[in-house]
This record gives sequence, structure tokens and C-alpha cells, in this order.
Amino acid sequence: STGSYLGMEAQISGIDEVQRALLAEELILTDAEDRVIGRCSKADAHLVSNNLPLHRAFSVFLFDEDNRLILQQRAATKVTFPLLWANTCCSHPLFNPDECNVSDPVLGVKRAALRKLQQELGLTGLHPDDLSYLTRIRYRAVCRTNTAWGEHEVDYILFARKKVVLDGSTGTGLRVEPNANEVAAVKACTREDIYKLLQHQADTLTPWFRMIARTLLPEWWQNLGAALAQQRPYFDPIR
Ligand code: DMA
Ligand code: MN
Repeated sequence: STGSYLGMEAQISGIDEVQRALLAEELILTDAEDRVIGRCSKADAHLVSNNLPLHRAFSVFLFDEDNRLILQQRAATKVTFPLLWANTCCSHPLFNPDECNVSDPVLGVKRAALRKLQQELGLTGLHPDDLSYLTRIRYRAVCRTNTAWGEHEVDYILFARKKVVLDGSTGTGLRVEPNANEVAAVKACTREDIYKLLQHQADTLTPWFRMIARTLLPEWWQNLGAALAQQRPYFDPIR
């Protein structure tokens, strides 16, 4: 309606222009069983005034050779959940034949993950087989610092373990070079580090990372080799 359109315009003025352009991306709308039911702009998919339509997303958890998890702090320019800490990389597969793959949805999501690992963190040379699909989680939350925006997703959980070189250090490996428009900072965390964050600084974490870190992550992390090796069928129940 005209009313919600004007409401959206009001929300969009003042947003960083690079992030504003990304709000035109076409995301994949799904039903509660993760069946594709249509497409939607990134803006329309994340506006509370639009009732937060359910869409497909992914969360990458990248571990280094010492089994530390790479966290990212979202840039101040991000429309949703700015400056909060989350798992390594999150985004959405797009409504196009490569990433909205009907015969192999997990492959489509992995292609989207490789695209965003490069765009957000400068990671190149990764292959879909470097990512392990663990499960899908349905998740909904409104952004506390700007309640016009929120998330409502079927979130595909992808794990990877690589030799990682964080910005500034020397050595060979997957070199993390954060894109400042997307990422304010990165850090490598042990299980103990995450436990302390959950205990004392939980409000610095995004709601989806907090939820996963409190529920499913500890068991996967404790048996990381097994988690990485498991090949899950897509049509596992959504959690
Ligand atoms: C959206 O992540 C996905 C999840 C799992 C919350 P995001 O807001 O970082 O997406 P993008 O990087 O595309 O803005
Ligand atoms: Mn989303």
C-alpha cells in the first residue's frame, strides 16, 4: 500500500548508500517447510511494517586450525543489528538460478556463502565442498536499536575449518581482509571466550548467534571433526 511504501521511504533515507543499494537484492521467500514460494526485495523482507516475511538465509561458522571460531562485528553501516558480534558470515541466497537451486538447495546456499565470504571478508579460493551443511533453523527477531527492522528466516548452518590468517598477521592460509562497509572487526574465539561473552556481554551478540551459541553450537564444537564430516539430508526437520 502507499502508506507502507511511504513508511519504507522514511526508513531508508539516512542509510549508507552502499547498504541502501543492497536493499534491492531479490531474496527467496519460503513457507514454513522451506519450500520456495516467491521473491522479495531485501528491504521488504526485513521491514517489521511488512510483517517480516519468512525468507531463506545462511550462517557460516569458520573455525581456524586451533578450532577457534572466527567472529565478526557488524559494521555501523549495516541496516540491521549494527555493531553487534555474530558468527563469521551471514547473508541470504538470492532469487537467481545459481543460488535458488530447486534440485539442490544446499548447493545454492553454499554458492551464496562463497559470494559473501569474498565480499565481506575478502576470502577467495574456497569451494562449495569446503562448507558442511549441518541443519536449518527458523528464527525471528526485531532489531533492538531500530525496531522498524528485523529478521525472520530459515537459516542454513554451514561449518568450515581452515588455516585462517587474520588481518595484520603474517603466514600462509586463508587471509581475512574485512570490507569496512560490512565488517567493523574480526576475532578468533575459543569455546571459553564464547562462554564468557554469553555470560557477561550477551547484549553485544546478535540474537541469532546468541541463540545458536546457547543451544546447538557447544555440542557441534566439542565434536568438530564429526560435525564437519556429517552430510545431512536437506529435508531434515527445521529446528
Ligand atoms: C542475514 O545476515 C542472515 C542471518 C542469518 C541473520 P546479514 O544481515 O548479515 O545479511 P547481509 O550481509 O546480506 O546484509
Ligand atoms: Mn534476513
